[in-house]
Amino acid sequence: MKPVWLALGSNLADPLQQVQNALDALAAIPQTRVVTVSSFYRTPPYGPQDQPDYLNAVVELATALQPDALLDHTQRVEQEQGRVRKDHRWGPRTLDLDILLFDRQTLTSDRLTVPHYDMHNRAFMLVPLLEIAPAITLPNGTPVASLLAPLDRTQIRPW
Ligand code: A4P
Ligand code: MG
Repeated sequence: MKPVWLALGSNLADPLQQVQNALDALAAIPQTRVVTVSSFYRTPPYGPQDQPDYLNAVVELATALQPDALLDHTQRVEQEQGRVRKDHRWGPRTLDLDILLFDRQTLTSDRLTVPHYDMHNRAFMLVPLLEIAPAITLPNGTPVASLLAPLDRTQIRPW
């Protein structure tokens, strides 16, 4: 079993319910268990501002699945929760599941970029990640805490 950190985001259709349903669905993925769930945070939209605040959280999983197989499951969970993919980037969504870190692996394929390509700019990912994994480092050894240091985290509140 390898540790994986997954970011959850929702800003439509009852985000608290979306995230609770997602956690149940993640716990049901084969060869995978939920290890730790962060607090739920209320965060202002990153990108286009004309959308509701987000609920963001991070969950640590332990999985025996390969990264692509885990992504198949997280994308299925997104689909099952009514996610409609829009053309417009960074737009509102019922549920977004992004793999932040997969063990100590660096992955670059058509389907997966790990570590997540923009986590160093996103306090809404780093604050919950560091809550449950304060000493975590990137595969290259950089402490994740050093990514958060320059970012504004004053807008990240309890849900
Ligand atoms: N993909 C590549 N790497 C990964 C990875 N590490 N984890 C691929 C998951 N998927 C990965 O995904 C597009 C493709 O990325 C997938 O097919 C997968 O193969 P998507 O979910 O359709 O795209 P997306 O996540 O909606 O990308 P987009 O629109 O750029 O949105 P972002 O970047 O995820 O941003 N503000 C706050 N406060 N909180 C948020 O959670 N989220 C967004 C969405 C915008 N603003 C936000 C938040
Ligand atoms: Mg996504």
